[in-house]
Amino acid sequence: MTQQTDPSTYQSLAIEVKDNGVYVVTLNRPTKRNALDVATIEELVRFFSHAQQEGVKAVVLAGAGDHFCAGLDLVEHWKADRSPADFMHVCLRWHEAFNKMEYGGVPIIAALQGAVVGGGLELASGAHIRVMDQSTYFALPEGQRGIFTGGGATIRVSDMIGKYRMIDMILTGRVYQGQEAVDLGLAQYITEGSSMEKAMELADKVAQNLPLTNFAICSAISHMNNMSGMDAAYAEAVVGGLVNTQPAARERLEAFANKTAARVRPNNE
Ligand code: 1HE
Repeated sequence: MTQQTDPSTYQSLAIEVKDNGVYVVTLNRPTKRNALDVATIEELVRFFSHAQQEGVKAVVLAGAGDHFCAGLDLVEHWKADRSPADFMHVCLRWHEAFNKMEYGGVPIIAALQGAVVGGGLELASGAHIRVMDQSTYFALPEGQRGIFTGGGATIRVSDMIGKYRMIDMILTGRVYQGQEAVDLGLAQYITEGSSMEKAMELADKVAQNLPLTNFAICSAISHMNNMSGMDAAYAEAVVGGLVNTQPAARERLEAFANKTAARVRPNNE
């Protein structure tokens, strides 16, 4: 049976499988600055709904061309002249895609360049690690376009930078770039060279963790953040019980006990 993550079954996304189990998933409409149309969102839903169970170890999420993603396909939206209910359903598919990313259990590292705007920032927010370069800039142009967010910015962008900074971004169209964007939490890394190179390096590293450990990190933490402190502590104990006793971990624990495992050292040693 064809796997749902088989690259040959995708059109809007270009998918490349690396030897280390890392999948490079690239938005592939560079002439439209990778604007998110219905077809692209459906492919994101399909890929990320199956990635964990089909053994994808980590994903580098990228955009072809000079810009990561220009957000909602405004031309498709304008031409479709949607009813409120129709657009609500569009938004629900966006949420399905980005929730599958954030909660799906596969580490996702976004390699960002150029515009990461509107829905493009919402997409990037569904990743667990964001790497930017010197060309990357973030904005929420919805206010200027006469529209509103619909793909989770009210949740994830305000979580990253705080509610009032997010409100300022959408009200005024403010652009963040460079080190300031990292300091605010829009990305965790900024590179002098290409963000892709750094993202691949990070993906290779996280792909070496045990899959069940990565599942917990890239699913349980987000769920726990939605719970009360009491419930999150309970859930953490349950997940810890499962993950910290997995048979595959014994070898790594034994290596530590035998003093053959690497020790944690400061960066300069
Ligand atoms: C598009 C889109 C798009 C480009 N939908 N077609 N997002 C925005 O408000 C951002 C809109 N885009 C831009 O501001 C600029 O295009 C960029 C800064 C991203 C790139 O600029 P540039 O000069 O390289 O490209 P361009 O000449 O503006 O666009 C090149 C082509 O891409 C052109 O198509 P063409 O057929 O005329 O060649 C553009 O129409 C097309 N294109 N961006 C459709 N977004 C669930 S709610 C989410 C709400 C939002 O995401 S609002 C934010 C929308």
